[in-house]
Amino acid sequence: MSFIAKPKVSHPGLPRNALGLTLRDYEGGMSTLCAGCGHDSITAALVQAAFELSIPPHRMAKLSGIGCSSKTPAYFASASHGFNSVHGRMASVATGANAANGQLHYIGVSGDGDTLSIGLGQFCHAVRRNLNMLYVLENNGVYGLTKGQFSASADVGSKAKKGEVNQQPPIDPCQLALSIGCTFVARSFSGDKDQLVPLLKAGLSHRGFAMVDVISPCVTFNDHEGSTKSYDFTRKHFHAAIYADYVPPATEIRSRQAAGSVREVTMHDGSRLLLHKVGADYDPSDRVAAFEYLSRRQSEGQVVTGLLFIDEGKPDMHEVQNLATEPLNTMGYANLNPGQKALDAIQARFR
Ligand SMILES: Cc1ncc(C[n+]2csc(CCOP(=O)(O)OP(=O)(O)O)c2C)c(N)n1
Ligand code: SF4
Repeated sequence: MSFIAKPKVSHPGLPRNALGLTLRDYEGGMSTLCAGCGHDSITAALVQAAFELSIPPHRMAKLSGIGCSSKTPAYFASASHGFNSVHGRMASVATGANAANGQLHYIGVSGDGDTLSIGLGQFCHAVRRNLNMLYVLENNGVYGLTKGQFSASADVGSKAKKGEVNQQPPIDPCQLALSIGCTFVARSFSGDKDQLVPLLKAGLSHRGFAMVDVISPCVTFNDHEGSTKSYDFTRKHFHAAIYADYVPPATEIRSRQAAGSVREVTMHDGSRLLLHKVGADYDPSDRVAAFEYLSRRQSEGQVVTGLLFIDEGKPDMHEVQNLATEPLNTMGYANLNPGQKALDAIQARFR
């Protein structure tokens, strides 16, 4: 963890985007996550994506729930709007904000616990409404912030820090999103910036709900059983005057792979992840085929990455509900409150 304030200086030669801003203008506060946490790589990719799209930072709204992942909006786009909500409730806060002002770029950052357990209903309804937002699911298979319990995305047979083996089948967010009508479904890996940045850019540009599931390793829960230097052993055998925790720095896992290939990535805890990047012949406009493809690859032990499905023809929440395109905060009091006569006229229609 670091509590050092991020220096504001930047090199005059840094590349500038169409707005004349540098990458630094899209950064946020210093991360307090564990060194090597996949979530930090996703933050860097979000910074890159917003910079490359030349989104004015004040036109962005970042939303999250609770968890290590949900802390990350503090680490990018300091000049944008932000709301850190309650665990699992980000989607409904995003829905309300979006209804009030549909002209911002909404970026929701969530964890697999936040989305697939406590927030599952909220997630499903935001998808169902085709809320115009980028929803980034930072998926590490555990509850990082509450110290490594299995989450609903943990695979059968995966071992927790304390050795227990998960027996509950996982929920695959991509298959779930596909099955409930999501109009943009993608998956990536935090270490594959080459793939992740374009997917985030596409998600930010999509009109409707864009879900990007990003496999993001949690480096803290990789200490092995039996070690006398493990966190567990140390906690059991030493008497601490204060409760403190130390997380050894780990290195970020990076991976580059060609379209259509399968690549094995070794995680910090020694487990293997088989990433299958969709090939050029893959058709992301066929929902049924995408579902079948994902299920088949999953049964082969592979995690498919890339743009899995896109439907640009479906109206978003604003169009379906016929909501005002003008943000409520610019409408003026007379429009927001047209007075008793107008209210009486509306009520008369229902008598
Ligand atoms: C209503 C409520 N229930 C439970 C918690 C405890 N809690 C905080 S974060 C968290 C899980 C976070 O896991 P995840 O969403 O996967 O994010 P990660 O920390 O792994 O990034 C839990 C259970 C809480 N803060 N609020
Ligand atoms: S506990 Fe895990 S998820 Fe949380 S910051 Fe550390 S490495 Fe990341």
